[in-house]
Amino acid sequence: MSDIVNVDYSTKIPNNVNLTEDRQVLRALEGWHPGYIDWWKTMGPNGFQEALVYLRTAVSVDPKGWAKFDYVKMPDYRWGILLAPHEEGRTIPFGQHYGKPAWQEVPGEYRAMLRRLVVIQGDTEPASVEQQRHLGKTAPSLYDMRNVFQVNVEEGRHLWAMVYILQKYFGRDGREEAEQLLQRRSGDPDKPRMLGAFNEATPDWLSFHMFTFFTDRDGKMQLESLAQSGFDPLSRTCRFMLTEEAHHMFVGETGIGRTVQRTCEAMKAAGVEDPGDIDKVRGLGVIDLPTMQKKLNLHYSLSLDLFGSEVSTNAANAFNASLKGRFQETKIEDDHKLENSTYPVLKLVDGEIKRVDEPALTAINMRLRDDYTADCQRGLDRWNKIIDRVGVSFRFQLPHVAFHRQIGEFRDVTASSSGELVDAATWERQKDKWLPSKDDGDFIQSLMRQVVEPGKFASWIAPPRVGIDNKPGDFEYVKLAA
Ligand code: BYC
Repeated sequence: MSDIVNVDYSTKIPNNVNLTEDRQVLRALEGWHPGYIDWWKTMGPNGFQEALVYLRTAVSVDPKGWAKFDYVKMPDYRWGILLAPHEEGRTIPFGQHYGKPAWQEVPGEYRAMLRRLVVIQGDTEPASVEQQRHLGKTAPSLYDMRNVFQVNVEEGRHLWAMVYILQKYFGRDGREEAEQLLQRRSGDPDKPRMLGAFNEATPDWLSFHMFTFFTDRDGKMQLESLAQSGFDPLSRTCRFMLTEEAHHMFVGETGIGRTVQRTCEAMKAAGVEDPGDIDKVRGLGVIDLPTMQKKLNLHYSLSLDLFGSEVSTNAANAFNASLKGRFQETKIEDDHKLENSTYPVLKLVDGEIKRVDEPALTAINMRLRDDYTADCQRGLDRWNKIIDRVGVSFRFQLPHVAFHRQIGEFRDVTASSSGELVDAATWERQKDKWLPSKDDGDFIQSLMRQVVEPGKFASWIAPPRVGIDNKPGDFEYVKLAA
């Protein structure tokens, strides 16, 4: 029964893991449910719990048609446990256990390592909902408002996905971890979320779109690596999460794309040639491109930190143990054990940034991060095409990997956005050129005004080319409570 494609909605918790016959886990999940709803109501979208939102809900794991759209009050969203279908005869695709049958139970010797990976993954999901909880109040349109809420309910479902793994496979300590996931709070100094970027504020919609482009894309890379796992339930869970994740990155990429489009069109219409003439551009009620570049620098550098250290024994151990693989592991042509290979890593050698060959096994984080950077660059190329098409002379660039880092090889140095090492005094003097300043933040805030008339958009962002679920331009994506 574990490979059913359709989802059982007869239980309180929709699922395709046969929960009705798994009483103990069903009881544990039902016990956790009220705390989750409590958390959602206090930490989820602020002020919109009664609104009717046009949301997609996963009703199947069939790639050809897995979602249905309807108006839902968010606290009534059917958060379910959905795993990609069981693949008969799946074998472990990497590490020491390469080629053996995938594990259906937790291998005892790796219990602690596996639990840590699941807990870290789980912790990021509610954190992002907490970070984004105020955005509804400044949504630039009902379309955008619906998108942030869609992302939020699905991040909530991803928390459920990890809690299911904890409660089914990790007994009492799994249940304790599941409780803790509802206790930590993004940005709270006493009980912060586990990873740096998830304690940062998401103060405005440009940040939200940058976050869904850059940080959700780290999510994609990490989920892709966990989807390779020899522990089959984790692999199947992550594979289905990736289906939903694609929309989150779409929201980010098109959100920035639409912002860029609007700015360039406003510049053209007003005859402003110089993108660096910030006052003039801002006077048009749009966000200037250099400020967008600074936001990009911030979110890219925060997201690079999420990959851990370039050289990491944790990462080597997780790969060796066949728990966490590489991006597209099964498509890579090598021994999948990394017994003798090396991988080039950027390191600080005698005060200079140099490429050094390291054993590929310890350079797993670096490799994943490189794959991530290439994926980000493709998005920037598409934004740059929008700028070119309108005929403005400007290009977005990814900052150097040594820029603004808190984790790994470059955490103790200060570097410019192009990667020159600079002293602390220079950094202090110049940092407002590379990262958003307080003034930049204030300006962006001044544009953040809620627009709730169907089909209308704030001054700083272009409408999307097509609606969600092919709805027309003036569709009422959110029916606000009276
Ligand atoms: N902040 O060997 P190291 C997503 C700690 S996003 C704070 O360098 P490792 C989403 C580390 O824990 C994806 N601490 O790194 C996106 C370790 O501490 P301990 C989330 C950090 O372990 C948007 C020590 O430093 N999923 O899904 O190889 C919206 C040395 O660690 C950080 C995952 O990340 C940091 N940034 O790699 C919603 C996957 N980095 O153990 C959702 C699961 C490192 O010595 N996690 N440390 O006390 C992992 O695979 C790994 O734990 C990490 C770190 C990649 C995070």
